[in-house]
Amino acid sequence: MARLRPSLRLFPLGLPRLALSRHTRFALLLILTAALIEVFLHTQRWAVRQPEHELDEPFYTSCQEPAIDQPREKAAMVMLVRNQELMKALKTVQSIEKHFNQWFHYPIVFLNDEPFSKEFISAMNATVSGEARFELVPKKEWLFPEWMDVADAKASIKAQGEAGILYAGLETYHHMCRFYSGKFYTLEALKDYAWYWRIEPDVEFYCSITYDPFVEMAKHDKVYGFTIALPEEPRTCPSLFRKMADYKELNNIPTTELWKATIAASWVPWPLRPFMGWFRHRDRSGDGWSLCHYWSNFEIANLDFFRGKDYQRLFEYLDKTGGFYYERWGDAAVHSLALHMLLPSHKVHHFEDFGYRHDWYYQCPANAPNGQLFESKLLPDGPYSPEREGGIGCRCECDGRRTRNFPAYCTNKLKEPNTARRLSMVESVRSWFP
Ligand SMILES: Nc1nc2c(ncn2[C@@H]2O[C@H](COP(=O)(O)OP(=O)(O)OP(=O)(O)O)[C@@H](O)[C@H]2O)c(=O)[nH]1
Ligand SMILES: [Mg+2]
Repeated sequence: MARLRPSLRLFPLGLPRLALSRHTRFALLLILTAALIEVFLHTQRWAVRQPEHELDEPFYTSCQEPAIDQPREKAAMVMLVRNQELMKALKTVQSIEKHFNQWFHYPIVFLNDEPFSKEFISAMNATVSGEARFELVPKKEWLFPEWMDVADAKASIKAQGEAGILYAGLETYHHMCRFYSGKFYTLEALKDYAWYWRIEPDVEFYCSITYDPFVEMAKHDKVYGFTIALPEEPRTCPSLFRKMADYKELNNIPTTELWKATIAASWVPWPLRPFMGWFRHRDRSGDGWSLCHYWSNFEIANLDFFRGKDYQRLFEYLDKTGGFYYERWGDAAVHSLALHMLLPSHKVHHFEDFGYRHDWYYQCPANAPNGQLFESKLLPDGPYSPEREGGIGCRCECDGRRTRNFPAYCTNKLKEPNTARRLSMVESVRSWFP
């Protein structure tokens, strides 16, 4: 009869117990140890290099006297919007005018797949302090690509909707995501600009932005700026990461620190690890994508990067796979993965001094102590939140006691390549909670 040796209680009570010879036990222990070492070395391969000093800091950490006579960049704010969203769009424009554009007067380009109504045009013209431009997106940049079997794509969209995938049953949503992922950048209407600031209906800015972010982005050699980073809804893009990782491998694109930051290294040891590649959101070697991405309803970015050869080639490749319609790839995830593949990390900037809300998520810096520039005649008089130790905001109206209402995990993870200080264990655990 098999006798249980105390040292072999590998299984909980109730499961079959085995009597193993000393040699077998030794071999098992050896395999287990080798697997643990292999997994450790593997995860180290994906560990993000810690920079010696901060590679991305706020451009300013207190109010500035707006430099109204300083030369501007070739830049515009851009909003894709429908006529029926007028009231929400007005709210956004009033907010950005109050908190920024009343000093800098950048143009706002409104884009629509249908002609703008007279009402929309006159309401916006009455609200902006710079030029307002109203542009029609050409149908060929907006609708299904010509090579696509439209009936088949529509059937897939219907099925995605029935499966309850977020916004995936709306054909226009697919067009919008594809447009913002690639065609947006090569629009004739934007050809004179080097920079864009994406805005959306119904967003709010809470703090005064008293410097020119386009000028600072150019001065600091940045390409892309964000406010909020979140995990993507996994059911919208089951094959997106795999397609991206395949493209990277196929084109021998070296692994950047940002790419490492986006990877969730597999804990399954070799030789079992490649089998993990059968699952979604994993590359061929079995490593995964954290799903972390920058929320693209706010972006301040360089148009030349996105209309450049490297990004446009990648977009064309993604487009040809049909994933914008057969799945519901979002432009936010596409932008982020592309940036992580193609850019050194110091080219990405976190606008952590901006107070910003879209839907129910917000970022709200506390106001900078002794940094509110009381003597300024240009800054708004309205009430703003108290100054707080460590605050970097300028006259923010939101309550800076809570700097964000979503988990910091993705923000911390994606900022790791630019951050000299590593989080403590406690901070890491806390970053999983809002
Ligand atoms: N002209 C036009 N604009 C659109 C269309 N669909 C979406 N948009 C715009 O594209 C942007 C993103 O669309 P949203 O519906 O806000 O998508 P989202 O931000 O992912 O979703 P929410 O979290 O619900 O805001 C917004 O500026 C919309 O106004 C469309 O069919 N036509
Ligand atoms: Mg939106």
